[in-house]
Amino acid sequence: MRHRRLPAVAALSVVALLLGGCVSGGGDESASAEGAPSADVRVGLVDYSFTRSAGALLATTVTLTVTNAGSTDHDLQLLDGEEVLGATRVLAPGEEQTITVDLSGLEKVTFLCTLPGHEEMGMVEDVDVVPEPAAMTSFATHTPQEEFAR
Ligand SMILES: [Cu+2]
Repeated sequence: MRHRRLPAVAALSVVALLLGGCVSGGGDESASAEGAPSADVRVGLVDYSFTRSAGALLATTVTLTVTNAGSTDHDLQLLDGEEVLGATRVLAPGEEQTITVDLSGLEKVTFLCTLPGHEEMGMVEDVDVVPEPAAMTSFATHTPQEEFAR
């Protein structure tokens, strides 16, 4: 399952630019999104961003139910740096695919749509990965992420 990311190397510099230039603008609001950290998360692909049923993912085997809720083709690739952890096929509008990824030991993953131009239009997002439920009681009132953000 561990293979190199497929798109051209030229795209990597774009990633670097986006991460360097845009994270302060768009990263934090998504990190504080909706639900509690979960290992069973619904992901929506829209034009041109991602929606999630949980604000963070658990650092375990995670099931992602990915639905293309947009009006054009999209896919979802999960990356740890440049390493592809999992990916859907290209989904037409309305299509859905469930993928399972192992996030053990990770603290962050990147969601990416690999269709040409979509990354540049906003379909790249860092998502926090948090430890499993043993730590969840303290997570509710005190999270490292919150502390880090303030
Ligand atoms: Cu897309």
